[in-house]
Amino acid sequence: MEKDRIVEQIKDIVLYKTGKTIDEVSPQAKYEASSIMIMDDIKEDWAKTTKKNKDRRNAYYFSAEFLIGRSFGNNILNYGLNHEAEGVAEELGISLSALEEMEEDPALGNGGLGRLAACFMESAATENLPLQGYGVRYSQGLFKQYFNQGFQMEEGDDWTALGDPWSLRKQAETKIVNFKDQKVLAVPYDTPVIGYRNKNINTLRLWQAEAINGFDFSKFNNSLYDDSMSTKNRAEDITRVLYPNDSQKAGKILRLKQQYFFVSASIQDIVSKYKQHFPLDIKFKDFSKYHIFQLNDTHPVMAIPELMRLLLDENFLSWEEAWKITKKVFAFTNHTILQEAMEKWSEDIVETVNPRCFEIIKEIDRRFIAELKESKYTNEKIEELRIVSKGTVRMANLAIRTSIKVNGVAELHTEILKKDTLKDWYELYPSKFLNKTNGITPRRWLVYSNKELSNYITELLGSDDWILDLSKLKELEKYLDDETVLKRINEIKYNNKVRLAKYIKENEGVDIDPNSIFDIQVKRLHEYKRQLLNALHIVYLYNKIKSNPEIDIVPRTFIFGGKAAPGYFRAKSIIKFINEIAKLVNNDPIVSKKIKVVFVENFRVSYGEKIYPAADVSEQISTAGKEASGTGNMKFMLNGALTLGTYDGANIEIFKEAGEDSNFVFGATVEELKEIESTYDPEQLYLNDEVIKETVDILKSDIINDNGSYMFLEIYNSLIANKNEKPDAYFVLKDFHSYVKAHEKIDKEYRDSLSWARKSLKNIANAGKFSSDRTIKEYANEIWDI
Ligand code: F55
Repeated sequence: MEKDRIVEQIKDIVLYKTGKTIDEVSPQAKYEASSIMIMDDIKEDWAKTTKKNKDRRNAYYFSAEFLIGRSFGNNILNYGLNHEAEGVAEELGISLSALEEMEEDPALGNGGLGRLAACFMESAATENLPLQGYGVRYSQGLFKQYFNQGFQMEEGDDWTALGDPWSLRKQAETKIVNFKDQKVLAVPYDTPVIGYRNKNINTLRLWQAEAINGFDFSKFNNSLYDDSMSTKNRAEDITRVLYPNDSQKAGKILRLKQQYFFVSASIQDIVSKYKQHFPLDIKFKDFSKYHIFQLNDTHPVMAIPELMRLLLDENFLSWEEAWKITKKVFAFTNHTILQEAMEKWSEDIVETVNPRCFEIIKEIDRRFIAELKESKYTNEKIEELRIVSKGTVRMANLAIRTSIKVNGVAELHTEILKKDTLKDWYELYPSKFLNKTNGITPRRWLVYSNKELSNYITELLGSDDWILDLSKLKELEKYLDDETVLKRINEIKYNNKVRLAKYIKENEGVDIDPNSIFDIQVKRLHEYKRQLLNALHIVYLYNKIKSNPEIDIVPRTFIFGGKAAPGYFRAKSIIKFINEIAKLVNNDPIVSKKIKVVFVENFRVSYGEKIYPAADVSEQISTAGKEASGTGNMKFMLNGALTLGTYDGANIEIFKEAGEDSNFVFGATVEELKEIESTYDPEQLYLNDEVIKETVDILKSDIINDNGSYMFLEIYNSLIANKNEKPDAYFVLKDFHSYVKAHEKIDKEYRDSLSWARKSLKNIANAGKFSSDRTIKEYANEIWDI
């Protein structure tokens, strides 16, 4: 029997690894052995896939972040071991969920951008597309978050402390990366990306920096111990830690070194494999037939000069020959229009990282300018388009100049790029621009994390082939008026809420009621995402209940999760503010009967897997025009939450697919904001509006306490009385009443539970578009030609 075979194999691994029998070892050891068993099981399929892809054109996803989350449960599902899993775990003397909880989340990404890369890898494997991932194996992932008196605290994330069963160190394929001031080893670690039930297994290759001569014994023997360690440390520093900024460029030399490190190793790897495979093509004439590199934002853009460098200096091509190839093999995805996130490196930093690449960038720029002058471009326009200007290297410009295609990540976002942010580029290269609306993998975000709903969908549709073709969910619409189905939808949601409530009780120590509306906002903290608007609405409700304790509202639980970049003071202030509101609300004997607030600690992929299935309301409330796409919005939708959202990013496409009447749309549009931008005066709004004034004034009151940090006064000033920057730059007060109204509508509509379930089902049925299978096939067909 399959089960017995697996159990025996795991016991064998336990004995080999620990010298003990299964009943003597820790849950951690059982988890590790079970993972190794899976790695062993898949090895032939993995090798076969690698071999098959060798002869084909491949796409390479270059990304500084792959936020893959836990592998164990997902690999069991995708490899088709899930029917045995419970039984196997039982034989090992542990529950499957306890085994799963042994795994640390590899948090090798900040948020949406990194998670998108992970979803794409999974979808490509599932769609049999030859897509390889290339990135960085950070020793420390994104910091772990906890709260002390409501303040965010950070601690290191040593995610491999107990080992990493999901990667193989490929020592023999080590590369050397040259910086101006040091040389280091790049050691690859390969992780399998298992397609769903198709035996197709792609590879995610992450590079780790190590010293060339690990340890200088002569110095050590001379008792220069510190000295002997320093070369080693300086090398390892390069991949020591993921920069925790998700919307702010770091501007640090080490950050550019990380970027150059992984793209140099990756390009070397790919070029050397090409030469092995086609030893006769010394001019690389067919290189562009076999390779296409997708640049995930500007972080990997140094791959461009690096490929040029390898072709020119190490393979002796002429500039023209090298450039012709380079111009064919890159494509670029933009993920933001926020100016502060656009990577610009000062010339001296680029020069210090790699002088030759800097020279090449300048030459690319020089030739580009000459071309533009030839085409009678004005100096003003040329200045906009330049790659090197005013002492800085603009990475986006380098990417767009070189790439065959440039894409935004949602329809609105791409339109804004074309009409606004990258206007001049669009004029120059209109055919380069296209949209690729983001997606999420339904395996992790529904089949794995919401088994009950997933099984029910299969039951209703009479087959599980929707898992590989999410557009099939549309057939669920035939049940929109089926009371039995609607009741079952509500029951499943309720069960997921009970599960989450239990988890929150255990982990946050807060009691929440599964009969209340679960209204959830989980995402990185940022002013443009407007967690503050959500918080102020809670204050508004608090005041309302205080002045009328008998008020008839449906009990609501407001759940928050997300990390603030450690250096982003105002984002941290907003966390503290929400935690203070939570304390105030939850400790009030009357108010807490109607509303509860909880900010969960350390939101991460594995927390998301428990949260998305339990949401009634999905908060997607960014200032119109600011959220490129959003992907959490899709996870909520697929799990049957109704979206409370602005006309922003992919929300617009969600409303279009599922209908506005199945969701709650509010707030000013991009056009409306553009209109009022120059005259917007939040102080007048505040002074003339009793409700807004009373709500915002809590920031200056002693009802809540910022422990002398002045954080709350600073938030207040940011809205009303900002001296240095535009007050209320994200239009929180502008959208406040519209938001309150939308919430009132939620309160009203939730009372009709069948009608709510109908809307929930409408959302599920129309979530098909947001499968990353759809997205990745579009990349494959319209950009990569694989
Ligand atoms: C990380 C590092 C830097 Cl230096 C800059 C940005 C980031 C980052 O994490 N960005 C990010 O997550 N962007 C998000 O990308 C998602 C996927 O496309 C979008 O859905 C989301 O709107 C966008 O903010």
